Amino acid sequence: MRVIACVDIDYFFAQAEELRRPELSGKPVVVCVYSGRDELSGAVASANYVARSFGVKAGMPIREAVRKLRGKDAVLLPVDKQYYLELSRRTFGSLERFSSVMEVVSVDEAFLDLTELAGGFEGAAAVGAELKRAVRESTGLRCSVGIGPNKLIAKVACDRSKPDGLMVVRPEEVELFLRDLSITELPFVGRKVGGRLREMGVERVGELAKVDPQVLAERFGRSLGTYLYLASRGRYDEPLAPRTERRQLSRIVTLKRDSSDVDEILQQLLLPVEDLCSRLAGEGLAHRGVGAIGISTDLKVYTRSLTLPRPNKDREQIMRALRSLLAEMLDEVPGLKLRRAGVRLHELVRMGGQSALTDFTEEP
Ligand code: DGT
Ligand code: CA
Ligand code: CA
Repeated sequence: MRVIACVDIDYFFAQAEELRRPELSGKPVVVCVYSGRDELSGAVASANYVARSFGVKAGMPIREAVRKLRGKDAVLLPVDKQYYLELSRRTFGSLERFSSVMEVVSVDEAFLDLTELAGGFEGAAAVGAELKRAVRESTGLRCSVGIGPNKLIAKVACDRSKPDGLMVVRPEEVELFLRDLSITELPFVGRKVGGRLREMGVERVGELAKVDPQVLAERFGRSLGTYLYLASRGRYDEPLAPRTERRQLSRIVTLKRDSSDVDEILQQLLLPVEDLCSRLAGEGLAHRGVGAIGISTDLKVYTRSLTLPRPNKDREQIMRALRSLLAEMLDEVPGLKLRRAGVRLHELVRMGGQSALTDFTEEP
């Protein structure tokens, strides 16, 4: 059973503008792609919630947005791609420490496999809150987080929780969660497919789930038909496709008993560290970053990390680094007791003096 999160930044471009111009707060803010043909030709890329409350939406002609916002003290701004990309990079950089499997699907959206960190759905909401906090602390941005047993459920939960939301759909809740949703809330079901389904009398996902898959395949073709069939049951389970080369390796274990004793915790990290070392060797990698992960008895996630002076593959050195990181963690948080603990090797480099695999982001 996997625990997958979808993180999507709320009204991204417009929020990015609010962030650097606090005087925009409370006003309708619309970020536009001007085509340049005349002063008002082009389309809306992103609108904040104030602008949306007047009916402005992404994709709408600028002219129409202006009409809807007349007399509303609205602010229209052109896109600033460089700035948004920098915020995007920082956002997903701040999420890397939560999982070694992250798929960034667009400038403001990513999926993370939290199976290991959350250790099941009981821990999922706490980790989701941590993701939101990490994004907020590194960029100032608010995002929404949906968590479910696969990407589809995570994405739909994220959309439904907006703005500034957090929604966890446990595996046993999937059927009920989907049943009353409009079919157009499913990814890939837009106006066209939605319209054809409505002609068949299908409005809700629960109704779609009752349609014979054979009929769906005949009407929509095998691939879309199969998708609709699986999606309606919440069983469309596409694996995450990390876009970048591996940036980190991690292992988390559940401790034999809750503990705040560094030696006792380290003892149980010996095997995971050894395992990571063989994987490093197997992939011809070394690392410079070492991270300690601690999950407390109340399911809060704590991380500490450091960078070694030079690339390393040595187990003893990792254990020494972990010792100081865990001691620091337990020292700084009075009364902290860990239920689970983990190790993360990051800033991976190819052995043989080659450059780093990717442009690594700084760790907090
Ligand atoms: P949300 O997620 O509903 O709170 O709102 P957004 O604005 O974040 O929408 P989303 O996640 O679909 O898209 C992320 C960014 O991508 C958005 O801020 C601007 C850009 N974008 C979205 N739709 C369009 C579009 O139709 N045209 C252009 N040029 N950019 C778009
Ligand atoms: Ca968004
Ligand atoms: Ca998005």
